[in-house]
Order: sequence, then C-alpha cells, then structure tokens
Amino acid sequence: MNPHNPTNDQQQLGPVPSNETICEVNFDGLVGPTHNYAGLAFGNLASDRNRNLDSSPRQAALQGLEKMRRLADQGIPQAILPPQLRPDLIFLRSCGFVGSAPEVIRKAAEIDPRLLAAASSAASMWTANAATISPAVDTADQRLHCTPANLSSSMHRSLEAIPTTRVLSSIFSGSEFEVHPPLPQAASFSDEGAANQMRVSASHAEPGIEIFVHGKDDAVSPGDGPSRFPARQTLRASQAIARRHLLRGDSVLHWRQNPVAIDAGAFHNDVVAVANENVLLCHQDAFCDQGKQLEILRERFSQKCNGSELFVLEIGREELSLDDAVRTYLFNSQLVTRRSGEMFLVAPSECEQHSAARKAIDRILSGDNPVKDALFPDVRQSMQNGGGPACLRLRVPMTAQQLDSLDVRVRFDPELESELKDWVVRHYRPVLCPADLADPELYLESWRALAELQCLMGLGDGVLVEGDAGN
Ligand code: SUG
Repeated sequence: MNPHNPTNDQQQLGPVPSNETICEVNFDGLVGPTHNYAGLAFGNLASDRNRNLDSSPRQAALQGLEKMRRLADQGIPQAILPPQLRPDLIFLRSCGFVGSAPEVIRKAAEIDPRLLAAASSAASMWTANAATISPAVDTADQRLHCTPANLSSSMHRSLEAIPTTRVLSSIFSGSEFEVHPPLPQAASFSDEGAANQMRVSASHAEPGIEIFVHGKDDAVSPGDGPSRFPARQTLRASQAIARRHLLRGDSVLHWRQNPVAIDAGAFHNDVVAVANENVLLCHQDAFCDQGKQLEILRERFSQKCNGSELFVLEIGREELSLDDAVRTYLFNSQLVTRRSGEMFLVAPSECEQHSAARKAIDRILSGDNPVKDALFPDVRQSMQNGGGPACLRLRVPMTAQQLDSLDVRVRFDPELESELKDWVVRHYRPVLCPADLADPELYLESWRALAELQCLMGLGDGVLVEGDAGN
C-alpha cells in the first residue's frame, strides 16, 4: 500500500508524512524529583528487592540525560517527556485528606504512608508505559494514533494516565496526530502501553505489523494464567487500541505472553522481547505457542513487506535463563537503526558485566543480521526499580519536520541538554530516603522545579503545574 495513494477506506484527514523522512524519535522520560524506592510494583523483582533503599533523584535524572546524549551523538533524533508533579495532591484529597499542601502530606504520612508513597512515585519516567503509538503509515486515516495507557493494574501508576494525556495532547496537538483518551479504568481494559506492543516492518517509513502482547484474556479460565505474579495487559485492551487506531486486519497480531515469563518477573513484554524494523529479538520463553506464532509472523511479514526478510534472534533458555534475562534486562535494550541502516543495541550496563548476557550479545553482533554494535549506558537508578533503557523511552515514528514544528521544546539538543542538567542540579536532591516522602518541603521543591520546566519547555500553564505551590 502506498501511503501517498490512499484506498477508499482511507479518508485522508491530515497531512501525509513523506515516506523518505519518517524516522523513529525516542521520547525519553525525564526522571522526576521524587524518584524513590518504595517497593510498590508487585511482580517487578527489582522494585521489591530494592524496597526502602535510599535513592538519588539527581543521579537518576543525570543518568537518563546521559543516555539521551549518547543516542543523540549517534545521530538518533531524541526528545524528552517531562515528569509529573508528585506527591499527587489531587489524588490524596480524593482520598479524604483536607487542608493546605503541607497539611495533606503530613496527615497522609501519619495515617497511610503507603498511600503517600503511591502518590509520590516518579514512575512516569518509564515512558514506554506512557502510551501505545501507531504510526501514520499503519492507520486507515494516515494520522499517527496515540492511546495514553490507563495503567490501571497498580494504584501508583494509574495516577499517570490523566497528566500523561494532558502532556501528550499538548505536544501532539496538530491535525496529523490523534491523541485518544485512555481506555476505561476497568480491570478488563488494563493497559500498560507500548511496553506490550512491538512493530516489525521493512523500515520505519513503511507499513508494518503491530504485535500486541497481552498477559491475560478474560475469556480464558483463571487457571491458565501466571500463578505467582499478576498479568498486567489484557487482550481486550489491546484489541480496543487496534480498533481505535484504525489498523487494518493484516497489520495486527495478538500474542499471549508466556505465563512462565510473567512468573519469572517479566511484568511487561519488553522485559523478554524487543523489535525494530526487520529484527525481532526475544527469549525462547517469551510467548505462548512461540514456534507457531513466529511462523505466522514470518509468513505475514513476507507478504506485507514485499518478500523482505525478517530476522528473528531467539535467545534460548540454555544460553540465558529467564531469571538471568530478568536480572540483566538484556531484552530491555533499545534496538535502534542508524542512518546507514545498521542497527545497534542500547543495553543496560548490567549486561556488559554478566557473562551469559555478554556472550549472547556477542553472538548477535557477530551473526548474519543487521545488529552490528552495542552501547552500555549506566541507568542503574532506574534499573533498581525495574526500568531499563527501553522502559525509559516512547518510540514515535514521525518526520524530522514534524518534530521540529512541534509548538513545545521537546527536542533534545546540546542547548536543552545543558539547561536541563543545570536545572536538575539546582532542583534535585542528591539523596532521598523513604522517610523523606513525608517532608512537605519535597513537594514544594518539586513544584518549583516543574514550574520552571514548564516555562523552559514552552508548555502552557497548567500542563505540569498551576496556581501556587502552597495550595
Ligand atoms: O511499572 N516500576 C515500574 C517499572 C516500569 C518499567 N517499564 C517497562 N518495563 N516498560 C513498574 O513496575 C516501581 C515503583 C516503586 O517500586 O516505587 C515501578 O513502578
């Protein structure tokens, strides 16, 4: 299908991006000033293991910025998404705490510290969970579709949905974008965004196949699911997104995540698999009926992508156990295409130091496939909460012109980098211990930081903060 020549069912509602210039822009989440280890995420082994450790919001944010710089240095278009204001006072007030900001925080800390911890989570940094994106080349109206995730499977993450929708709507406000509301906040529609979606195609500029991966299906008896940890993404949610995004039937596959992987700590698909253009890298135990599904995918890919080859790089359990996959986050690498067409992996530094993970990477790099290089950024502050390099970014296929014509300042360039580093060092604490969440001063510091960031990025009043800090 030629995107410049829409068929009857493709009403052309917005400008069609030119095929040549569509590339993938990584929108990384800026780590927020309350980054902490409260152990809120059941089924996420790192979050549980590191519960109550002291964190360093400053180091976490600087590590994130350093990763962005390393990608930008490779010529990869890089952008940012801002953090959200925490603790979330709207949420705490809706739970019945009244008074000024400091009063609400003090009362919540005294009466229900876990609720305050949920309200204080900086988890919006993992922007792979911010939304599901379908590029214009895949959709019937040739607009980019975006569904912000409802994140309804955990209290602390469900708070992200409304602010994320506000931010994404203000960034992607042009007629070539359609930002939907999140799916209903109901268990049957539990949705965790792009972490459970993979796209394969001959290139980012060409129509592809979107593979939606779910952990649970309402129609299947409960005994079929994981027994130790909860599945977060539902089939209903994935199906609803594919419908909303106007994806053609031959562009969609729904795969079920292997319950064994969920029970080993793969709470999202992106802990055991990652795809980029014509490469799919996955663990042998990532999906149910894996052999059959891969066969169907190969066939579909060849039909859809004019006979081009799909490289499936499957890492066997003998080569890297599921436990080691979860410990090292090898599959949470970013897989990125350089302008030359070669790909490189952006793997957590933990993989460099782990012999089986390192060997698996060396085997990939020396094999007959497009992946030729690897970078190992240190994102340890995020990793300790179960977020690797791929968790920290939302992939948005768009043209360079579209990126440059956004009304807000999200493009990561040397000037923004230096302003953000300076902003982080001025506003973020070098150390935060769990008891500090009860300190109302932390809220005031965060408010002032976000008010400044809102101006710096050219976001409208009320997108990150409004009113004054003390209310
Ligand atoms: O949802 N951690 C996040 C990590 C998300 C990683 N994202 C992807 N795999 N795409 C989560 O489990 C920990 C918060 C805490 O424990 O305080 C947390 O929410």
